[in-house]
Amino acid sequence: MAEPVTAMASPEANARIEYDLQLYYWVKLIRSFEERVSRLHRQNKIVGGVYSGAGQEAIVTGICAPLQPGDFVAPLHRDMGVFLVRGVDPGRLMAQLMGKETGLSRGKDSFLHGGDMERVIFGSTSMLGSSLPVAAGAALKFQIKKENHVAVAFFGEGASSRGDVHEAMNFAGVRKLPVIFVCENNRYAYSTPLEKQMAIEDVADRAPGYGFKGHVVSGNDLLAVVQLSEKVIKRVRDGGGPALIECKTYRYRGHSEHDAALYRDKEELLEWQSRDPIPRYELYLEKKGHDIKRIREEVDERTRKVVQDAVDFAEQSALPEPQEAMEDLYAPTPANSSSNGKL
Ligand SMILES: Cc1ncc(C[n+]2csc(CCOP(=O)(O)OP(=O)(O)O)c2C)c(N)n1
Repeated sequence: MAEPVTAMASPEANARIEYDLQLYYWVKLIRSFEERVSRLHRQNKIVGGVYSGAGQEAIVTGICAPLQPGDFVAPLHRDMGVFLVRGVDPGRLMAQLMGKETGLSRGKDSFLHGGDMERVIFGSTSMLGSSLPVAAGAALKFQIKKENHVAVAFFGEGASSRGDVHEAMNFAGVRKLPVIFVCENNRYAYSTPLEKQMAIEDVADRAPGYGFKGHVVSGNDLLAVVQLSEKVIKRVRDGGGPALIECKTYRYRGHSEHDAALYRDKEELLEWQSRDPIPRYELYLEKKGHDIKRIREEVDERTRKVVQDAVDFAEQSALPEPQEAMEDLYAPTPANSSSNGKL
């Protein structure tokens, strides 16, 4: 049996224990936040589509946890968790989902295209795969300005069949850019199954063709994802050039809330649910000597409150005024600009 976790451990060991528990908090918060968003969508309280990442929480958590402030992240339409792990206030995120004035884009958009430049989160675009060249561009800026940052771009295996993805990876490989491409391979692109999407087994196999390394990891194993991402992010930050991480996973819900996913086999869903990332990580914590029953109760209580507070904040927030529709559309003109705002 594992030694019980004690407060007598070294400062490094204590920091690691805290980090392990923080990872657990994040996967639980993302699951509970997204479950609530799915319910709110059925109550017609959400603006636009909802693309749940339930089942894929370990990927966004494990990839984003080792990032530093100022690193660039381009999430996928399914990645509400990126916002939570990068420190976006859950209330503002919920307000964004409800199209409220207090949301990230002040009610001008749904979740889908919302970003947060304060935390260097680039809002996803409707064109699948098109944020990868943007991430490569951000990485080029880091390289030129000698800024010690990395860019991360999430994408699905469906998007991996798009030309933009090839161009971004090729350019990143040629310039040895500090960018990490993260494929969330959940086996379906809307209703298209993997075998009708690509002729090879692993998206990661494409990386050597661009001159860098591709890694495959179970996206349902939080510990494995975080251990790999820590290593890869460090190597990329230290100038080792780009990397591709492919996370094998499964989405529990339909492509979006309006999709009942009837194209999938019930047995397949059940098999993947038995590989759920949360109990798997709980087992790890338990083996490390944590009292998982107590921790689960505490974290459930905490996340329930955070999510409820977020819903209350968003519901009590106002919708934007019509005249605000024309605000914030362009970057402000610098006061000392010689063009004085004229083209
Ligand atoms: C270029 C392009 N083609 C098609 C679509 C319609 N579409 C939106 S999401 C989606 C499935 C995407 O699958 P994948 O990239 O694997 O990501 P997942 O949704 O599975 O997370 C499709 C086909 C789109 N938005 N953009």
